Amino acid sequence: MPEWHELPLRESDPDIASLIAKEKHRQMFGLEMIPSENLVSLAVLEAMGSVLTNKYSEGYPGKRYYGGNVFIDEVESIARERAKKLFRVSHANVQPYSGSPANQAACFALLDPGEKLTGMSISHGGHLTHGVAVNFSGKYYSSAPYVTSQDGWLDYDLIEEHAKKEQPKLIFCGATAYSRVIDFKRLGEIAQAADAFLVADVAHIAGLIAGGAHPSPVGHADVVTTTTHKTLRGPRGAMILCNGNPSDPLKAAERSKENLPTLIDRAVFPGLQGGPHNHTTAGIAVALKEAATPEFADYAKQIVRNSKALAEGLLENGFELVTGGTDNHLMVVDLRSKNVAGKEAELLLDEVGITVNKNMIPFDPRKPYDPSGIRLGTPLLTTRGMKEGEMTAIAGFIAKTIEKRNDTAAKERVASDIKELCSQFIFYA
Ligand code: DSN
Repeated sequence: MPEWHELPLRESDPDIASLIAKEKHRQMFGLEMIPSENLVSLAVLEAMGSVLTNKYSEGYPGKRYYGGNVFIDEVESIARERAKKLFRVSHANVQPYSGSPANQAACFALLDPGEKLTGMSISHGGHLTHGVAVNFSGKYYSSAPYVTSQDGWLDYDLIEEHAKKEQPKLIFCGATAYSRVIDFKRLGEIAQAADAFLVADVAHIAGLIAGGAHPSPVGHADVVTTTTHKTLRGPRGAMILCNGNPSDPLKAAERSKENLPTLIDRAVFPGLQGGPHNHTTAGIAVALKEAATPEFADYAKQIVRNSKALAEGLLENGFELVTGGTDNHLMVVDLRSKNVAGKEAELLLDEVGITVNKNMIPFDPRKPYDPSGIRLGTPLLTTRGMKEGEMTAIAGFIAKTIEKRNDTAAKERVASDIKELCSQFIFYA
């Protein structure tokens, strides 16, 4: 008889085991099109489910507040080295628990409370932590967001003017719902002229950057933050990257561009966090190894090809896209021409097995909880092996679902076609 701690989950806790099984089935038999989601490899899952979760290790490799970290030090050092090599930086902190804490750490490192920051407005595609009023970034700092042009494109002249007028100490760039290439070089020049730190939050496009499908902000931004679970296809976690020479992370450093590594490390620990999640660090290390392969570079390029094929399919079906198309992994669909709102479209698509999220469009006349758009992305479906042909079919499914929203039989046919398509692309057996 096995001891209590040796029982498999299905015997030890059948309730949770059954929910995990149902979620796996949902992920395999539906089309997950939220652009910030992905599927990790079995190797990443194994690292995440390992005994590394048992260990406390406040501090950094070689400088811990707990004993017994000989192997944890090696795991974290490998993760840091792989991150540095992949993104071509001299310093990487792999401890932030996720993207929001990473951005919090960047602010904590680079600003005093009350100082000014600017970031892309959330209603134009920016992120909550780039200065939204209800978030720490808008409450503890003075926030002056920049917006896109009327047609949804970033207008760098406008951002330059905005930075001159507002004189922020920190400029965030990077987005959660922007479908075009970001000109990090221009943003670096804008930040330099404004004497501001430039923080590039590349969470959405980190995998594209690693795979050579989007330019890198390195060399233009002072600090780069990213989650590890979106296009990078790792576990839920984050990293902060920068250049410079780290000194003792446990000793204070003057706030300057030369001291960025130390400022960042001190902001993460002891500034904001306690013990790092070592099982996640191991998962990040594994994902970074995967992301350095030629297969991953092919994957990153296929994400973009799929995104363009999906966008074309939607345009052919009479949908309108913010900025008219996409250069990356996602697109924002302006649903006004189809007389349906984002919330209703999200629910309708959910019914047939397509998971998306409602999203604001720039200058949206509707409210954030019931906006005019939806956001669609291709990273996860690309991981499953789908290509341009499947994207064209999916654009048709989306069109039929929205257009025939009052026709139950038509929606049932779409749902059944989607299950059939998904059964050809099972990722976890
Ligand atoms: N929630 C993430 C997204 O969906 O883009 C951003 O943090």
